[in-house]
Amino acid sequence: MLLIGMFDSPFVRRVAVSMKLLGVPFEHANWSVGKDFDRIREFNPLGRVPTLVTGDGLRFVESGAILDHLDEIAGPERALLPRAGAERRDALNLIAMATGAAEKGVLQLYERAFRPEDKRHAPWVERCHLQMSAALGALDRAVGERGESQWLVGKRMTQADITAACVFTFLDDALRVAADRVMFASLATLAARCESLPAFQETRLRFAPPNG
Ligand SMILES: N[C@@H](CCC(=O)N[C@@H](CS)C(=O)NCC(=O)O)C(=O)O
Repeated sequence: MLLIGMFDSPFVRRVAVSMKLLGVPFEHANWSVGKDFDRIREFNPLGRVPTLVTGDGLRFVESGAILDHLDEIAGPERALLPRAGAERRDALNLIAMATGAAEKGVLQLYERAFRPEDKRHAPWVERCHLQMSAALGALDRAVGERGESQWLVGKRMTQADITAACVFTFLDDALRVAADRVMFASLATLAARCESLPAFQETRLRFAPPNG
């Protein structure tokens, strides 16, 4: 399998971490959405990452679809998203909160990276910042309510933890959301637990603006 996209993207990274945790080997195309835009579009008309090309020629253009495919390959016992019931519902909601925060962070960064200074609109950036911070606050409370030594859902690490950690690390690298861990302390603790694991360490790349 070929995974396209840099690990400074939380969407790419949650896929890469999941592949490593599930023991799915892959080649990595470390392509930037800025300078490698045309190359990425050859595999994905959206020009976005992650894009996954499988050995039998399937193409996936969205991290959620990729993760669903990986879980199917792994089988119900090893799947990273709980299969049914309250755990699945809660995990999906937490994942949506985390990916929503990431999207709002990406919009703030793209305002700087892709828009000339005189065309930037501060109220829009502030709105995105508010939405991102509120979503991180909700995740932080969810970790706090579970207890910092627990996983977000059930008794083992799930896609909810992986995604929350990848998103937190990305937003803290790129936008310093945690202000040296004063903000979102419970979420920061969960992320630090995840980041200490080999699958996370092997995919750690600090955010670099996408126009490079
Ligand atoms: N919902 C998508 C979001 C992917 C996404 O926004 N990727 C960004 C990198 S973090 C990207 O490709 N940006 C380039 C662009 O949108 O032009 C997913 O989960 O895969």
